[in-house]
Amino acid sequence: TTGKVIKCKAAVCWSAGESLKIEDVEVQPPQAHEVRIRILYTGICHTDEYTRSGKDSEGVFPCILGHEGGGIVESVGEGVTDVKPGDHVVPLYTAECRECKFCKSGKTNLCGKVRTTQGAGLMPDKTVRFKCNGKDIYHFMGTSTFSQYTVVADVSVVAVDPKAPLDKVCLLGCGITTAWGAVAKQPGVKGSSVAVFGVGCIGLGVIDTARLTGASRIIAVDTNPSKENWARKFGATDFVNPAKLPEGKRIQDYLVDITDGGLDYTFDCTGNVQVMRAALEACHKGWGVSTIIGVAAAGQEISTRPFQLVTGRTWRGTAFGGVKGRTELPILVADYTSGKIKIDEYITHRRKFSEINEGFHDMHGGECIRCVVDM
Ligand code: NAD
Ligand code: AHE
Ligand code: ZN
Repeated sequence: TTGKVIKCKAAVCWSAGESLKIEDVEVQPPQAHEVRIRILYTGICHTDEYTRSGKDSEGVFPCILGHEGGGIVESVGEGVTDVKPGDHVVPLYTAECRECKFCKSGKTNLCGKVRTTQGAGLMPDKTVRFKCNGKDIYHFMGTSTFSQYTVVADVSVVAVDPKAPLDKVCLLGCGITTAWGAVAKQPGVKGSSVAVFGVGCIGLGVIDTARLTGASRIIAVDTNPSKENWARKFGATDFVNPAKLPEGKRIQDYLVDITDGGLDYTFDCTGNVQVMRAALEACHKGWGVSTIIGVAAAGQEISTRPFQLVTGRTWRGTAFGGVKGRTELPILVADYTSGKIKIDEYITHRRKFSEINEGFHDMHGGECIRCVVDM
């Protein structure tokens, strides 16, 4: 390609645990099967904080975080057919190549095409497109949306309706889509009882989708009492604060008591492995299904008595809600435009790019559902 290097601002995380630094970076032109995007808006997801803090076993530094972006294609490399300059796009941390064993299986949204290099912070040709003061900067989740320009693989981006506001649909790049898919793709939720552990963006999306699907009872569980209003507003029928149970009462035992034997479906939206256990053990004997959405820190492991599974409970998990982004994101954008799914209601904070670290602080405050950064 004949494209030029672009100089712009990016928030670089120089090493684990450090706050981000807005730097002047150079963004190389897209190579074959790559797309360079001008990022206009990005959300901040708890997973960005997780990697920043050093809890991600795949974290590599220095890197440019961010995976909930919306932008406009600036240029494309050779062989790119699905998007063109000017298209409004959402980068996809879960690629969809439609050719690999995973994509062709019909059983999963996990694509194998770029996942290994993506996990190492590299483009598919094992090099990077970002430089800062002559030093290579790693990519993150194949998206790196905390940069005014980023380069992604062509299998890792989808064009969306240009009439849809990018400062809203950027959030379909992770949180809302993940939560939607975790419930919508799980057969049987209609008419069933559901418990949702953790009422952040993910938990609220699970509650909203369970409501839309026709769940008969939706119990929200959170240690932060201020989440009760949020949970009820999105459709929870009950709210339980596990920190306020009678001395010695475990949350799973309490939930089994009040649901005549346990829930039909439970969802972990916290990333805490003790909560994951409670979510599994709150399931009804014989048929209850528990879904792990939360991401646990490096070194953490889940456990329960195998008897829990022998007696008919199922433990599963999901990435990006099982959604195949290139195929399904345009449908979700249309569902938003037509008012079927919420996005605006999750946006509690907005920040200028220069305030991105404050956006991370907002998240710690417990009052923030999603912060959208104007790049
Ligand atoms: P968040 O921090 O906004 O929400 C988490 C909620 O859990 C908070 O309300 C908190 O008060 C609550 N909580 C914490 N400890 C608790 C406990 N012991 N019991 C009950 N509630 C508790 O985070 P989020 O952005 O909604 O993300 C939730 C999790 O999902 C994170 O781990 C994130 O990394 C993960 N995630 C996974 C995927 C995926 O594809 N699997 C996608 C997006 C996010
Ligand atoms: N890198 C971590 C795991 C991180 C993780 O589980 N990521 C989720 C998405 S979180 C989005 O906010 C995911 O999609 N995982 C599937 C995948 O292929 O990464 C670790 O533990 O090493
Ligand atoms: Zn995320």
